[in-house]
Amino acid sequence: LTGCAANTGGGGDDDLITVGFAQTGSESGWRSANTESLKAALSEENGFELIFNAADNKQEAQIAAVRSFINQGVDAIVIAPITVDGWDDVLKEAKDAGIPVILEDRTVSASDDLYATWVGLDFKQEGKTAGEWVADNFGAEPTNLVILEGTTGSSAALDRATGFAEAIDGTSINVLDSQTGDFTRDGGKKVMEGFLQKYGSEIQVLFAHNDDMGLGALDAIKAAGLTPGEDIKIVTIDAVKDGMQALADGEFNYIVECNPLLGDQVADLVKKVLAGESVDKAYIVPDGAFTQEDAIELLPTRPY
Ligand code: GYE
Repeated sequence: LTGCAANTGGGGDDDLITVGFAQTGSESGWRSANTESLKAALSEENGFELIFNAADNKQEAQIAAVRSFINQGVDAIVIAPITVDGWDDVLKEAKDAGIPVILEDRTVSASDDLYATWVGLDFKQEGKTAGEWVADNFGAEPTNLVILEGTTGSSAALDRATGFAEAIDGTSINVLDSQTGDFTRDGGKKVMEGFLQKYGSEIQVLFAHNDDMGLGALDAIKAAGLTPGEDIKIVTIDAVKDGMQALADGEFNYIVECNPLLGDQVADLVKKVLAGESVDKAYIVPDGAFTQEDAIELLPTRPY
């Protein structure tokens, strides 16, 4: 087709859709893959001009980034919200300015008429899948478990905790302790060091809300003279390459998947919303779960 109308996108630079993307930060392997996916999808080639901001996991910084997108008069705003709470005011400001907001990854507690749509994962189900694996394998006998939680107040951490607790309820799993490691390797390592000092070899199972904290914990476990995957069984969430490597090596025992490749869906939703097409309020991307055999098979072709 020739002679496309000027405002259908994909013409000259003037036709580019300007999108401000407020990312959480760069805390994990999942996050890097998510950022890459959005950058690739919101590219000039696809008709977008992207203004990218990473907030270093600081809620105030992320809100400030969204305000600055509003002031710059972008066409649409994409947010991966760090925490569930605290969004009402700035979402109202975007709405008043006539700028649609598309949420990706985590959810918010704000009323859903303050944003156009959300695409992400079922975090509660992820926690439940991890908990079911623990219950099935260790739930029949008294077993001591510790938990490394994700960022406090994030929907990913809150919902994973809820799903996990539901799944182990009524089993003989004893939760010794549960603390935040902020979704980072450093955080996971430090908190696990504390757990090991306090509980030593009483700890039999570790549930980490993401691979990175589990990977950090490996250092702490080895430094304590214990063998990860044997002395302490480990289940994590994400299934990024380094996590899958640890699973293939037998240092992790099970990983629940969390798909970070949301870019194409986000780009599609931005275009639909701006075109005035009706969209659902929520799109959930399905996740799987992996054993050691799966990891060995999938590692060579793992894209992130
Ligand atoms: O699991 C973790 C990241 O919100 C799903 O955030 C995301 C989580 C992911 O830091 O690795």
